[in-house]
Amino acid sequence: MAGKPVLHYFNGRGRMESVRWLLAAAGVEFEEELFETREEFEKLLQGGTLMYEQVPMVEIDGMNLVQTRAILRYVAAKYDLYGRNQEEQAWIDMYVEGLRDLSDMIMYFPLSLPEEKEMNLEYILQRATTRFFPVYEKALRDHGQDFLVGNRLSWADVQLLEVILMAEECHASVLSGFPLLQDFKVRTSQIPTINRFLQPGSQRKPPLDEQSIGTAKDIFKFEQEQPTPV
Ligand SMILES: N[C@@H](CCC(=O)N[C@@H](CS)C(=O)NCC(=O)O)C(=O)O
Repeated sequence: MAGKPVLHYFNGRGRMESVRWLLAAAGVEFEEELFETREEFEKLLQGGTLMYEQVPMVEIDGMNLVQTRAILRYVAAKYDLYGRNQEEQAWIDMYVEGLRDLSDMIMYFPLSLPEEKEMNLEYILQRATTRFFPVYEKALRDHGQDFLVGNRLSWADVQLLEVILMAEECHASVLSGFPLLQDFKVRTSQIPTINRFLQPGSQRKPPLDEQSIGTAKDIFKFEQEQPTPV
């Protein structure tokens, strides 16, 4: 039997968190090699397993998988969370990519300059409630099913729940105008694999605090960084 996947990343959410979510939702146990310092990251770099000298990296099925989207797609396909045919995959991709745009904005938010924090938060909430959440609310309303694609759990649903919870951390009532997303959140949070991941003590990581932002900056040597607004 193949061993557990091993996730290599720093001890925080960042780009790896969606991989943790997807593996957890699929019911796959995984191990983590979490580095806390630049020196530990450099040791990994010297090992030669990082194709682009970047993490996330996941050891799985004899491969050292890098590039977040490639990792997620592989995991989704392997664990039957990537639709039944190319049409369903295209829908899943469209939902997931929109969610990625929104989650990138939220992920970078803690790096905002102090004087831009309020403006950036307003922008994120405006985009969430006028561009992105209406799409998923409408999808659920139009087909009347419990899940976004194919009437069964897919990568798109897992990503949607992750991003809903991220957005609620920014503003608790962000879902107030989206009754079907509220139901979706309750329903999908009760799926046993997901519910376990949501419990304290799981491998889910907390939001970045000032200290972990400092650690990430030291490890990856970045300063202020913002994605292109969408
Ligand atoms: N497109 C890549 C970007 C990966 C990336 O930027 N990783 C950062 C950490 S979150 C990193 O390793 N930075 C170190 C570097 O670029 O030298 C992905 O999605 O995996």
